[in-house]
Amino acid sequence: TRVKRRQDYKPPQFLVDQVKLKFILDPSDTRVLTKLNVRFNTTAYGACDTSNLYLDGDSEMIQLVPNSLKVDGRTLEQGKDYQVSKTNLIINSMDGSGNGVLVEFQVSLNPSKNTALMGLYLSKNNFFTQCEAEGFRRITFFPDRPDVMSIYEVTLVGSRQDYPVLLSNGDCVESGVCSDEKYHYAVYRDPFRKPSYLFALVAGNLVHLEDSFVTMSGKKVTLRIYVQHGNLPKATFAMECLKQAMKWDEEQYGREYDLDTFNIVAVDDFSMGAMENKSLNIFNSKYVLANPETATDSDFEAIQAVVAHEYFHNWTGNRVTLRDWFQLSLKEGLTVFREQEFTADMTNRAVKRISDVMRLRTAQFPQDAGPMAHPVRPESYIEINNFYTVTIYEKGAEVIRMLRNLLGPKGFRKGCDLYFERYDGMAVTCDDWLSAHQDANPHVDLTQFRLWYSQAGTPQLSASTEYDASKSVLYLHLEQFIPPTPSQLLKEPMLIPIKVGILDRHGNSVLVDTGDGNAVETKVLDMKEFEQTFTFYRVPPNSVLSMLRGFSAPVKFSWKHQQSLDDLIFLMEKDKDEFNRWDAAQTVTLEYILQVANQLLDETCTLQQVASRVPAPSKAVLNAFQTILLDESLEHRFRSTMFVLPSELFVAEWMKPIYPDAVHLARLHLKRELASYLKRSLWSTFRKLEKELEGEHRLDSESRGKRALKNVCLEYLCCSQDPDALSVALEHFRKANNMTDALACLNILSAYGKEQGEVALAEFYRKWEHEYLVLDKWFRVQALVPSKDTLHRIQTLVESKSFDIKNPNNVYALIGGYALQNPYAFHLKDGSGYRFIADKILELDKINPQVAARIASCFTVWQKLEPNLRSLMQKQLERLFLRDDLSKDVFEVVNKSLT
Ligand code: HT7
Ligand code: ZN
Repeated sequence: TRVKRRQDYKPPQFLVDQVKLKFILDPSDTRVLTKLNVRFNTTAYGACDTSNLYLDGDSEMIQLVPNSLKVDGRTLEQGKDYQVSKTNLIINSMDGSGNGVLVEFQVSLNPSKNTALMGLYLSKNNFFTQCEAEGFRRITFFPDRPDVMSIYEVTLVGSRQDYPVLLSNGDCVESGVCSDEKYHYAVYRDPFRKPSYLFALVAGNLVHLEDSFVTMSGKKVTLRIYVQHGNLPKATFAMECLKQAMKWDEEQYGREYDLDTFNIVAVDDFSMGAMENKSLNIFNSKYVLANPETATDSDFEAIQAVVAHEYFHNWTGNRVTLRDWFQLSLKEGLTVFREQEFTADMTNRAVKRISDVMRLRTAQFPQDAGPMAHPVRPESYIEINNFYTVTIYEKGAEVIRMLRNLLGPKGFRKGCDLYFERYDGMAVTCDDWLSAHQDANPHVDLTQFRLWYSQAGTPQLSASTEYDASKSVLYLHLEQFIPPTPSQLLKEPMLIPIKVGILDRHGNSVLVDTGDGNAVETKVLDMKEFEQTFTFYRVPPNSVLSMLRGFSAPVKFSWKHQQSLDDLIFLMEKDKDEFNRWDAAQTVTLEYILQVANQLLDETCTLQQVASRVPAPSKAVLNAFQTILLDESLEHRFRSTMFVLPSELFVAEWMKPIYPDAVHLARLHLKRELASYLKRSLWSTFRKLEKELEGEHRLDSESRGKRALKNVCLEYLCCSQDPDALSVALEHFRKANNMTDALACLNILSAYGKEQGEVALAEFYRKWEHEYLVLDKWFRVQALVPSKDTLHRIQTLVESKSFDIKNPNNVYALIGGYALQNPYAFHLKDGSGYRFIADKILELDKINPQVAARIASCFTVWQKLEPNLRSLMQKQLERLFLRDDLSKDVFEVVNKSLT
């Protein structure tokens, strides 16, 4: 299998100025008439006599119609003038002078057989496309790379009855009924040059919601959201989000929308979240459709984030695009950062930051420490679809965040303005992005900062302090270590921006004075060396440092000599930085869970036995949680977040080797201890909030926060399987008038209540059997049941009539939920969980390799597991490796995992 390398980049030999496509749509035999205005790239290669033209094309998906290939009107002969291979159409001896040549041909394809959902496919009898990253070559032959940018004109022809809606990128310039009146057509022209990955079409029987937005220069844009019949009322929230995002991008970045229409189309069968095709965004329906009965508060928040993300791509990705796929983070990291800031502005900044960091720590840190670790700008790949990762997206966003911290908001905005001005309409690189910022901010040297793009691995930052009481000076000694990662053994020191604050013993801020004449409450220290000491002046005795405020860099931070529990509790209660209050609580609980887990290791014991064997959590810690629970001055949402204990996946990151059962028991033990100590306060808070939330359901952020805290209380109350609490949960489940409460109760009941769980699951199914997106929640709840019997449940569910293995949402909810998010149920001592998942990966690989590879990533942890589990997982990886029919996608994950 061929590895693609960043250093092998060469500009395209031929450019395509104009693309004309005519689709004659048919579920099993769609015809694509293709006309390309091609010209030799003399700018890059100079002129020559002739050169062969290579067009990408997946011959398993598309067939060239015999005798249809013409160059400048002359019909070419196969074998003599051109060849078709599995992956290319090669046309010999094309004009190399740089003059335009017209290449015409026709291909036929069968969308009904396209289960990979890449290229042109069917979902519920409607046509959709997905072209990023390399799906366009499954539609027609083309130089399918992002640095070939063209003007597209697209004609769609289809049955009027079956496909009343015909959409493509840009504006509809003509439409009408064909001579055979059963058919109609529409012609779309997109005035912006774009790479093939941004091409899209949709044809189907859909309805739409319409609204408009007036841009800052006074242009009226028509906004439409297309959905299946019956779903229109569920699209109103997404429409509001779209308008918020359009306004925010104008205010924050000066970026205006550039066409007359902006369309969003929802589809149930989609491999990822959504796709930013120029003016025709296609969305996984779960990121569009919502009402309070069917969607949770988290679903609403996710919709807000994804709608904004895709909209923001219009500038960061579409107007300025990528030179090659190694630069993927140039658009994704930046767009995630923009989306994070937008969401922070629309909701609660601290809570948003906490949830982003949770994701980074539970998903990205393990990736950075595993066999699939790669830099934010990867050096090589086998299958680009495997690189839509938390490293490219979330770590990429952290890199942008650090850059903004380094330049300050004004300097960053100047850099962005220059970037858009200089590179509009071009396909560029991460280096171009940095050079725009460097040129806009000549006083800052970004040379060392570039390492964030090239070095993989999470830097480990350790600290110690020394205090000179006679001078009131505090010395902070810092060391950084960047662990070796695949093919990168030695690392250079990174530029790590560390935001620090100082608190005196009463919790008052002490100005951070590093002797530069600028004493402030929070200061950013630029750590540049492997070892570095910072000096703080005028520090009162017994002051406490608040490190990495707001998580100013994506590093693993620790104190050389463990921080005292007193200091941590102090920070939890007093830090001015809410993120660090949460982080102190995470450290306190993480340390306790690890201590218990390390005591249990391989022992099989009940929770009662655990409680009798390990030291109880300190009263001071329990009291600190009590104080937070009852502190009415804190927002509900923040209080609820404080009670989310570090996840099992995150705790496992700190255990060597990992004993998943011990982690699970230790975490649950702490939860029960907290629950028992706080029982009265949990009940009173629960009852109070229940009362306050009575009446009509409200979606505002205050009510959402109240629901979150109320449901956290209920979860703690139920985690010891207290029958009274469980019956309250069942009652609450039955009378819930919104999905947030119903689902929270369903999760609680299925995790902690045996019969009540089964009853609630059955009732939920009966009620929502016909709501596809709600049924997905029902699958996920069951996938997440923390029980050794969960495997049997999953095995039954995958065979049920409601589960469709061809639908990625179903797969991610049930199979992904189990293999990637439920370690206690997945890591079975006889290896049956691993065997089942390996079987499913093989089945899925024939259907949708991209989804199969994502599920296969559950095996990348094997080398970190305790010996028995390690060898059982290795066996399944080897079993997969021995297959000679694996897709590139799964092969890459398996191969890297084993090396
Ligand atoms: N840019 C989009 C990527 C995407 C995708 C990639 C591979 C296969 C299917 C896909 N669907 C969407 C998503 C985003 O906005 O980041
Ligand atoms: Zn994106």
